[in-house]
Amino acid sequence: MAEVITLEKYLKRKYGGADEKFADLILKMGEIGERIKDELPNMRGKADTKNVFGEIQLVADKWADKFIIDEFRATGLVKAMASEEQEDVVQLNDKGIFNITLDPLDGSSNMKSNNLVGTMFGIYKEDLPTKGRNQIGAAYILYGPVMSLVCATKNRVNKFFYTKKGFILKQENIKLPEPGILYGAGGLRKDWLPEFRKYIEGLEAEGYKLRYGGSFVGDFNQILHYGGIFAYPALAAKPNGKLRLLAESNPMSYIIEQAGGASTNGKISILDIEPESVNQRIPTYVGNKGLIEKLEKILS
Ligand code: P6P
Repeated sequence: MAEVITLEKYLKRKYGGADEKFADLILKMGEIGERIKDELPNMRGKADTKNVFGEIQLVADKWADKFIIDEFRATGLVKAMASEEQEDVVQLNDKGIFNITLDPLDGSSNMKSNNLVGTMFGIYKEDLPTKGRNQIGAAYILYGPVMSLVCATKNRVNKFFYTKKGFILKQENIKLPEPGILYGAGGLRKDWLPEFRKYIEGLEAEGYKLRYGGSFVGDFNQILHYGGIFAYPALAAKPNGKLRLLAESNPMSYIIEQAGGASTNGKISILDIEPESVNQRIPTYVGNKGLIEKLEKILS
């Protein structure tokens, strides 16, 4: 029987010594996931506030945002955080080593139906906001039938499953299957740009299957495992699409690129975009390299 490698053992092996603080940071993410998972059944309903995007916040959004920021503050490891639920960068510890971007509960509108939600982290040494290429790691927690933690560093994407023994290594060095078989695209088809609609119709003609679940983490996770493309595209009335560059698109673009895939805003890798603000939205396309290259040719 294969050795059970816990998250803690794996991190110590891979990031012991000089990167011990990085290991501590990822371990904390696992602890955060355990607590959020336990709280999800209790946190229902709308808060009486809106986020900077004018979106009504759910009780769960606000609780998770505060909980995660407080947890990282208590470690002393984190200098500052840029959260989707906050108007600006939040300073935590002057002597902190890492700067973290956060989507505390991505897809929280799925909670009412108990569909997939997740937490996304981008990990930097550079001060925020900065371009996604400066990430030294990225991770997401998927609150699914099995809670999983997907954690990426340079050229390495690993997946851990939460079990009664805590998080254990499930898959090491995940690479995007080639060719892929799925596509998912947000927004209304009538609002897609004509070139994008034609591109999607081409994929359908080639037999790509539609998978769209309304949470970026859940839909991205399917592309990571089956290959294909996920898009929240530029729309007629929303040329920047819906997803947030710092909190959502950068971490997932980092992960897909370490798994051998690619990302684009229609022109260049999302990781090379210089943020204009912490809350900037960006047209987001992530998936197999060939599909992204083909899309860039069509859109540019
Ligand atoms: P729509 C969730 O609110 C989110 O930011 C992403 O997780 C998801 O991909 C998208 O919005 C879903 O948007 O328009 O399908 O509800």
